[in-house]
Amino acid sequence: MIGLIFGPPGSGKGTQAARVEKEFGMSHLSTGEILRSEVAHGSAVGNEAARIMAAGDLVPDDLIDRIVESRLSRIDPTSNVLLDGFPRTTEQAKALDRMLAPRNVDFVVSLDVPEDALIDRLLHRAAVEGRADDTRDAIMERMREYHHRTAVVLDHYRGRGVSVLEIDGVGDLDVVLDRVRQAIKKLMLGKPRARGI
Ligand code: B4P
Repeated sequence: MIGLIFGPPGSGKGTQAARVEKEFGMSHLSTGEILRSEVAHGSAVGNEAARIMAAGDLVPDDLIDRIVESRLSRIDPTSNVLLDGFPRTTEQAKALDRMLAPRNVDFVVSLDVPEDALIDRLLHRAAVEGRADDTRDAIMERMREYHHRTAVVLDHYRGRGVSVLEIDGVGDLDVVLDRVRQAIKKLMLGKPRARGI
């Protein structure tokens, strides 16, 4: 199975994906983590991405598509994969369709969290971890990018008949995990589409 964990910045994609990965034995691929690691190592990709990420913008599609294609090629094609933070534009979604063919994305888990709560979470993380893109200006730009370029990715998948599961991402980490877990279990058991869990 190929699943996506989707949502605005700070909705808990990375937080939940790390837990789902272990529980369902999925290979977890986070484009945000890959980019931060490239930045930390000072690679050519990292140097190109660092300033863009710190400003809260999306790195260019062709760069991120190349990274994902290369990482996917290293994963056993029979394994279950959970993509986190990718695709973030319709162009990336189309590129992923081409990379996966003849396989398809099987499901999208979309975490829903109100914007004021997202901003609070990211500012809290800024105080604790000091991530370069958690400044107030960068957070506002990330929200803008999400609304303008990323939210429409859900329409791409709905249009292709992919199950999009919208999950309430507000609440204790374990409570949200339980909602995500139930949704994925239903999908893995081949039950009918679920919405608004
Ligand atoms: P990401 O790493 O994907 O950053 P994110 O959207 O902030 O992460 P996430 O939603 O996973 O939040 P998290 O679980 O950490 O991307 C970073 C940047 O990389 C992008 O802005 C972009 O520049 C670039 N990039 C990545 N992918 C790209 C692509 N495909 N194309 C172009 N550019 C790309 O949670 C956030 C905080 O909330 C944490 O502190 C966490 O502890 C807390 N939290 C989580 N769940 C909670 C809960 N239930 N209650 C309270 N707090 C919670």
